[in-house]
Amino acid sequence: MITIRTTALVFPLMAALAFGPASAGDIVGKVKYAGTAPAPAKIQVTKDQAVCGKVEHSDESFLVGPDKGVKNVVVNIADPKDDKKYSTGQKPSLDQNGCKFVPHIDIVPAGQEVDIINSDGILHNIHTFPKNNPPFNKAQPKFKKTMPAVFEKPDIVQIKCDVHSWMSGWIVVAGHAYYTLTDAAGNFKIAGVPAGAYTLEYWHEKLGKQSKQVTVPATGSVTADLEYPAK
Ligand SMILES: [Cu+2]
Repeated sequence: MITIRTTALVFPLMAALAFGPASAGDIVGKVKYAGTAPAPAKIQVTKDQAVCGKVEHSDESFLVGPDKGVKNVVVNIADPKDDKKYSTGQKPSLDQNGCKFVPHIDIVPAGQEVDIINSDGILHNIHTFPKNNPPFNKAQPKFKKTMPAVFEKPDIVQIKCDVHSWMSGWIVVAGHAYYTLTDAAGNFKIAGVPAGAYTLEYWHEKLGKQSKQVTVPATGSVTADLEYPAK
């Protein structure tokens, strides 16, 4: 009796360990803006022209595509059912390149070291504006290619540079695996989510935060489109 019951328990567990969640689906969708998107403002480079002026600078804070899709919306589950960690398969990093933060919105895992890179070879200054993590304000001189930083708690941290006033970016500290960003057309996909009901959160630096209930099927996908009202 005992043997049979143990076997019955162990086999599904082994299968789950070997193949991931027994049933998991994808969350897909498109985020749109109901209003008319402003044309991104050109940014005047006022300093370190030889390096910063090599590339065009325009405001990346509100980018809407021709069919109203919103780029750079962070989409994440608020209430994960497992403790899988966020990973892109490489060491998390944030670059300062052409006096821009690249990428503009950088999703990194909580508690893991992030390489802050200075590709420009000029003085930058990393100034963070967190809610849940300690703030820091550190110069990164031209000879300092890489500076490590760790963000322990889930957060949305604005990053600025005190040397170049136009530089602005965001580090989104993910407490779990189920985070993504919308592409230039506003589309997103969170793959391999264990089946069940969730609250899905949408955050955009100008349009703010919204949420929506979704139920992830055991196979296939659920569509979770969102439209931000005009402001
Ligand atoms: Cu700078």
